[in-house]
Amino acid sequence: MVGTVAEKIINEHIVEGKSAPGEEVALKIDQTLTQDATGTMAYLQFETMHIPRVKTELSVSYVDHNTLQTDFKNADDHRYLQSIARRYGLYFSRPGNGICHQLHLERFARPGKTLIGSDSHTPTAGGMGSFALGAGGLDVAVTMAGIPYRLKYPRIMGIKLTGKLPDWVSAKDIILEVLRRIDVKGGTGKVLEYFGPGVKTLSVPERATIANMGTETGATTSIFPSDDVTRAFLEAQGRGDQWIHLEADAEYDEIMEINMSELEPLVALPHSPGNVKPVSEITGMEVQQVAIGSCTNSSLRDLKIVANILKGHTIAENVHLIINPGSRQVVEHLIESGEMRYLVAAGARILENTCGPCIGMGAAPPTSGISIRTFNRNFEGRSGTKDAQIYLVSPEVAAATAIKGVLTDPREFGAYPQIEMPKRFIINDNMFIRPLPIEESAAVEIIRGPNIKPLPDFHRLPDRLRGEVLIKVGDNITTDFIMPAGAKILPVRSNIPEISKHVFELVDPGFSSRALDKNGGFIIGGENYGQGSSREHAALAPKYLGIKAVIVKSFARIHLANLVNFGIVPLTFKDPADYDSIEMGDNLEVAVGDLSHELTLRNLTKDTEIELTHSLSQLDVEILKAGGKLPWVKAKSLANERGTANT
Ligand code: MIC
Ligand code: SF4
Repeated sequence: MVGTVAEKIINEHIVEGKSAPGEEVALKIDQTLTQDATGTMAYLQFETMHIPRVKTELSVSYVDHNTLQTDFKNADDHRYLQSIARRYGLYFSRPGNGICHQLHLERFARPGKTLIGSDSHTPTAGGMGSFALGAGGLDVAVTMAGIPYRLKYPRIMGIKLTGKLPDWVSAKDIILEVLRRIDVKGGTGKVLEYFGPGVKTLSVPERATIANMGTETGATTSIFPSDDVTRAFLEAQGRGDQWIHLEADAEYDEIMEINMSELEPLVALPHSPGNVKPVSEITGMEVQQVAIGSCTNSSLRDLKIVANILKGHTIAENVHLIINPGSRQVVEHLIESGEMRYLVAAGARILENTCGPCIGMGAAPPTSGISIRTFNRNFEGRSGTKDAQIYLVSPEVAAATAIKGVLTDPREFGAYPQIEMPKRFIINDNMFIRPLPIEESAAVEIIRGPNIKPLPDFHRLPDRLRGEVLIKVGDNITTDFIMPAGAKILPVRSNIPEISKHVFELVDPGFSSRALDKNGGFIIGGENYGQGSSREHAALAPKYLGIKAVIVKSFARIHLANLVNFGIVPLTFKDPADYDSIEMGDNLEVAVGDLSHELTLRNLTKDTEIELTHSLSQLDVEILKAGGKLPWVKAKSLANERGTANT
């Protein structure tokens, strides 16, 4: 079959629809993954579908986000997730085993397969040649039930890599360069597919760093070919038999070229991953914290580089150095090679193999602190300290900065450390619990803690939505802004009434009580509303508070899908300038009976009319009318049962 890598995989998995950009297609999904912070909700939803066992080739439930366990809540969720995995035929990755994306790359991702994960960085597996998508938990639940996943056939942007990375410049700088050029919404509606002679100079974990952070461009996913480098990685993981050759042999819709030889160390400045500058332009700034890890930069390659830069040094007095390795495999290697010692001796605080500070689970910076991180997101407040300034860099820049105490261009360190990667990785899968055979799993009891609350009820969409503008926000509003995470809030992810109290808390602490008092209403926003994470709580919690519609200039892909899934109508201004004419407190009314593409919003306070539209498919409209995806799935399976009964 001729095509780009993404097209080949998509076309092989299409069960419905036409392969043309913009057309909605339904894809068969081979693998799913969930992590604990989105997983509890995904499995609560899966349970309501009454499916005896997951219908995918492979489904894995990881625990990597919520591991602080300051009380019973996280621990209860972990127990629930473990019992779910036993009951429904999933692999379960125990807490501390590693970060879902790093583990999936090491142990499960396969070239040519489709993967959906309830985490926006699921495209990490694109480094291996998987077609991997982030989605809301409900979409993952539905996929586990065997229902194909629908998406708009993306445009394929080819990113041609030429040249070779100079010393001290690494994969992170390639994706920062992409972000510098196309910013946080330049990838919307596209797959970023890497090709060209430079690709073979990058190992699979380096490719994964790039695919991982492609999410920050708004792209549907990112993908690399599956070549000899991929084969060598799979062989080193004892999975050589899973390799297939996959390379593009067709034209791209558009091409961006990056000569890697011309790159230099880059940094994303607060508060956006798209705010990228050369490190050399802002060196010398004193920093209080350096954090190394996250699903972007916690592979063995990354930590070996860091260890060898730190070797023989002590971190600066003004700096705390925090390291979260990506997996136990990474740690076992660092112990075996002796490189762990360089990290410890230099003064690094080695934390668990989890997301940790990336999602504000501990290690928050001090007041107005400057933290240099190898992570993928630096949204305001995400670190747990509202006025902290987060800068995103490569492991090389992070290590050099930890030694000097000021933001440092690592090229001043002279010779670039040479690292040796193992020919064969240490394989120890003992912290994965394998699925039980069906004869045994049916009897497994699901264990629920008191913090796990049932889902709210969903009702059919009324013909007319009426209410007040409860908040008006600007461009690039992240889901971290709508529904913050962090050590205080993440533990209540399985308790919607409780978590709803924190909606828009960072900017408007009165939002949730006002929304409840007024019986819900509208949210008004700018471009790229809902960028960032896949957390469906950013839709589910507003739904609980009575939000009826979100009216914006444009939406980020996953959040738009989540709004539909929970019955909140996502509408856009036909003329973006109309955004200016609406104010907080205005009373609005819109008839949504037929949800056509031509809708009129009446501003009752100002006595004006505004034209609205949407980008919803026929199916989205059906789902919204049913009140959301859960009632829609229920109605559909009831109809099917009746159909079967009648035949
Ligand atoms: C993130 O990086 O923002 C998260 C936390 O991994 C989220 C998922 C979540 O909110 O649980 C994501 O990227 O989807
Ligand atoms: Fe975890 Fe951070 Fe990766 Fe999200 S971005 S999965 S919080 S490490």
